[in-house]
Amino acid sequence: MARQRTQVAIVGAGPAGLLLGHLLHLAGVETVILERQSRAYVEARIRAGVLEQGTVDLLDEANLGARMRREGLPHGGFDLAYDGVRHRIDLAELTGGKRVMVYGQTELTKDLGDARAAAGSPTIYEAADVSIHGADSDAPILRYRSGGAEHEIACDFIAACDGSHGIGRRSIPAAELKTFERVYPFGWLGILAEVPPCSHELIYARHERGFALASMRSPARSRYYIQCPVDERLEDWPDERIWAELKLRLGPEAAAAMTIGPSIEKSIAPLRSFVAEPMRWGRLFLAGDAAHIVPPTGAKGLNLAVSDVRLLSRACVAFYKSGQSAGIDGYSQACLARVWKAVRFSWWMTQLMHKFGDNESFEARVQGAELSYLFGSRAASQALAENYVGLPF
Ligand code: RFL
Ligand code: PHB
Repeated sequence: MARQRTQVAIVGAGPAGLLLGHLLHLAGVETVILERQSRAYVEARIRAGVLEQGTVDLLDEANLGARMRREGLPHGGFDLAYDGVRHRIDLAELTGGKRVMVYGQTELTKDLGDARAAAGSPTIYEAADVSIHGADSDAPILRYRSGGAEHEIACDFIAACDGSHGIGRRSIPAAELKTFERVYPFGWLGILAEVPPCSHELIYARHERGFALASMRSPARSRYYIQCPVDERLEDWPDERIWAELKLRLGPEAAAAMTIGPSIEKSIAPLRSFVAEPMRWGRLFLAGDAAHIVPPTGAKGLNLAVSDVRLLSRACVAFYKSGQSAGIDGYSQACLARVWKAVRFSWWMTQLMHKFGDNESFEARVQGAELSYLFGSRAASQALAENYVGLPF
């Protein structure tokens, strides 16, 4: 068996794992990343699109912001559509100048992968059967298979950045973890197309036929979503049916401005909220989707992964530089305080914008009242805007 040693071993080369590796590298802490998939596969996954102000600032500070600044689209607002009315939430005005950045997760993951390759830090792609041993001891170990051989990495800490289906969380004894979950009775059908967006800002629509979202990746590439039953079959949604549904749900103004074209990606994602507590067990830390999932309605998932690894990198750096373990001991509690606020916001925005059964129900009327309140109240709009641009890191 080939043996190796590092300071922090990271499982998962998604945005959480790669950013953690980069922040630790900047502070002179050694890492090895183990990733189950190939680099090409990881970089092709179409997911998040909206970065909070705090995420953008952190990427800038870590010298990762150059391409995002050139190609990303800063947005100072978005529209809510309901009952034939489009109402702009002026993020910048309501939050004292804060904005979000529309920059695809695929692009960010490429930037992070390039930075890691340039730093010469090791990432083992296509690592099979990764397993965690001795996380509750002072000498944790990771084992994996690569190129037909068994390997072992001894380390000081393990960061499980391996997403919601990874092995990190499952390596913690069930009796040590509390989990909280809400499953929503629908999914999002997403479509990516090489056509200009129908609006220069995002539109979130609550329509009697269900939720729709108009988003984008660039001035030439659109990303749209519609609420659909979670067991829907993609074969039942040819492109024409999706475009027709989007036009209805987003309303006549968006429909008139919509350019349609062939989809280059189409997928259905289920919606759920999930939190595992605590986010640390001995020398094993959970970060990003490995610890928590939010429905995409508030655009928070990737941003939470970023705020987790910011705290985790600081905790590890303090440990190595000055032997202080306060950051490590306080990691879980500090993360969870922010995580639960984003979980609450994502749940709230999901409740507000989706069709839950009958449009003539008590709940639907309350939903209508809340949207109408939001459209008319600066205080309500400000609470939405403050959460959307991101609570303090
Ligand atoms: P990831 O990106 O899932 O990366 C985990 C990595 O771990 C690897 N892995 C393993 N490696 C080794 N051994 C194992 N046993 C392993 N098991 C797994 C995986 O291959 C993978 O490479 O988690 P990470 O880094 O925590 O990042 C989280 C984000 O990806 C996620 O929160 C966002 O994509 C969520 N999300 C959004 N977030 C936002 O902030 N803004 C958005 O606008 C937004 N939109 C979205 C979204 C997620 C969506 N889907 C598909 C769920 C829109 C959608 C449709
Ligand atoms: C996206 O562009 O993929 C996107 C934007 C906003 C969201 C979710 C996803 O709330």
